[in-house]
Amino acid sequence: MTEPTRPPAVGVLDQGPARPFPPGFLWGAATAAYQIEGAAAEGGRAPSIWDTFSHTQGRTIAGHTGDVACDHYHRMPDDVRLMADLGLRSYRFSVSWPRVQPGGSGAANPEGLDFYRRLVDELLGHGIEPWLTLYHWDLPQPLEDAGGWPARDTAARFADYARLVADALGDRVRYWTTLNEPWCSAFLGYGSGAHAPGRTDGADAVRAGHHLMLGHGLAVRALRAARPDAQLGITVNLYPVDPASEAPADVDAARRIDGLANRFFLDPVLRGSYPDDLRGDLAPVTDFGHVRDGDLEIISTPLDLVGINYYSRHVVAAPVEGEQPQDYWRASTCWPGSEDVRFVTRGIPVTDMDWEIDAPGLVETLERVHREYTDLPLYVTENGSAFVDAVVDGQVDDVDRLAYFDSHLRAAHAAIDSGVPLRGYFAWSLLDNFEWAWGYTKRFGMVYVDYDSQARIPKSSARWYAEVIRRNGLAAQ
Ligand code: IFM
Repeated sequence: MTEPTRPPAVGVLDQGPARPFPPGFLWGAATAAYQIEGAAAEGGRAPSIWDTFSHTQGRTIAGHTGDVACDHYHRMPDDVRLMADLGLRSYRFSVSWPRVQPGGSGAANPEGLDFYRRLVDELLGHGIEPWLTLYHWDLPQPLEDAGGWPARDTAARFADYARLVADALGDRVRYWTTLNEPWCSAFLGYGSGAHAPGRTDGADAVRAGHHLMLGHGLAVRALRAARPDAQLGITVNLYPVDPASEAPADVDAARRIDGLANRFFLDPVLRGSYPDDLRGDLAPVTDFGHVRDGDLEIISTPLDLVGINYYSRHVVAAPVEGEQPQDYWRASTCWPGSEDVRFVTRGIPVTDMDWEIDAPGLVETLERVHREYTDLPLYVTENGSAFVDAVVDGQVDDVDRLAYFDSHLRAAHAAIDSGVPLRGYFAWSLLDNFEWAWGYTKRFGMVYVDYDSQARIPKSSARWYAEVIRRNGLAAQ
């Protein structure tokens, strides 16, 4: 790996930011319930698919689970104080469905709702805008037992749950996103099986994707009815997808992966239809018989904003005859109908996830969504990187992560300059946390977590980000 370049010292900002962001730009950090809360069996919480999955042998690295995670459930007031110390203007968190409605249907669990009421009050008390995500992958296990997301009824259950959370928190939460990264829920959860519930059927993955979006549309309608003044959206994880060469077969491979990764969600939600070419690619997998009249109208219910999670770019090439798909993350059936497309690495610097660092891809992604899909305000609801961290003399000097944030914020600024209505940016993540199938082996936090003592140590990137927020801008390069 090449030496990381250290961005200008924070002190350079003292001359005033050379790249100011628009007034009111929403600077935040994000987390998700199962990744940080712990207290898996407390306060009336029942198991989700991630409890079951992580407790199943061989599903996560070293059998790691979210049972304790960052113990945020017990340390929440201290964690909010930490956010305030960093100057965060907003905090994006997710509500744990199995904590507030343990059976996935029926009555709410008052103790579960109370935790989120206290969290929101604590945030507001510190002047931090709460940004609530309803679903960050923790489906109540009883709903999976009844068929999970491939079953249509799960969409209706999700809307009921949304209503219940809106009744409890709608008076104090302005920003709501329904789903986080439905591609992962559908295609890693039901396609490759790398994520909970660990099922591996391409047709189920496609059905799951549709029902997630149907649940999103129904939830937006329920939220809108309960809180007409709320700002409502969805968060999708998007990638630029480039062909490895101009050869028509490589260009076609890129079209296919772009269809499955990006347009599968963007088109129904923002245009009210599935792309024809995607339907064609998926014809060997499904006849789309699960799509009923009126579904796409519900799915495309108008929104107030779109959340985009950006991490990297895909570069792909046509299949080579006789060659097997590469690794478990990309292979199997998380690209149903296009399993044999090859993912090409370019030899550029990567993070500890082996994801190529590609800041210009963020500009392209934001510009594309704005140009091809919508004039709505856009938010980067996640962006960040895992690197190996070392605590030296009680400090963590995470130069690579800091450089990653710096380059991507420059990209965000360039997108604004080119006319993209980007209104906010959330660093992933506030804290090191449970990185799903990777357990605690990957650290994405701006704040280091010692999982033995639960001590929090703000890394260099956190202190740098605090200064960027304070100045509402970046230094000259
Ligand atoms: O940790 C995840 C998060 O839950 C969803 N977006 C990507 C992050 C890094 O993998």
